Amino acid sequence: MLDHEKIHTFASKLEKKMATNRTFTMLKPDAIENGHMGKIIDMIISAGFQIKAMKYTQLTEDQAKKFYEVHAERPFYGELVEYMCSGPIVAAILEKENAVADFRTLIGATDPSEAADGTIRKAYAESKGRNAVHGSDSDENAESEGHFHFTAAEIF
Ligand code: DAT
Ligand code: MG
Repeated sequence: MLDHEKIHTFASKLEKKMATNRTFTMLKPDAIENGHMGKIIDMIISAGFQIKAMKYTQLTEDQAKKFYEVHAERPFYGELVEYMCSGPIVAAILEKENAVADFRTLIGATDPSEAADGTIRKAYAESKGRNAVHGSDSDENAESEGHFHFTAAEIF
């Protein structure tokens, strides 16, 4: 193999490795409204996640519709979209070994009444709909959701 081919192979392996070590999160409007932003970010960092990108922003209705498009046929879609653009959120890309699965463990079950002790949703979510935090459910979604919110120049 030529040197430049080796470099390409190495770079693409590295890229794949990085992708599987990242996830995407949003602190949802209820978490911000209820004053839990700082405590949730502290839990995320204390659990070993590094912040690769972060912004405090508010979704437009169109952005919320697009972000949750996979749920368009679910009965709660309208409610979910309205809620997600009802107030500011924090969007972030996080890095850690096994990021997607470990972050899902850290946030807990969708419904806080079913979430395990020590999870973010158990501590801070109001309800199944207003459940404090989003976490990507696969490496592919982590990648596309991250790029939905951040340009390459905003990711460190
Ligand atoms: P998760 O956020 O745990 O991945 P999901 O992808 O099934 O859960 O649903 C996305 C969001 O939609 C969820 O965080 C909150 C909302 N949601 C899900 N099920 C709901 C329900 N039965 N009633 C109201 N909102 C719901
Ligand atoms: Mg989901």
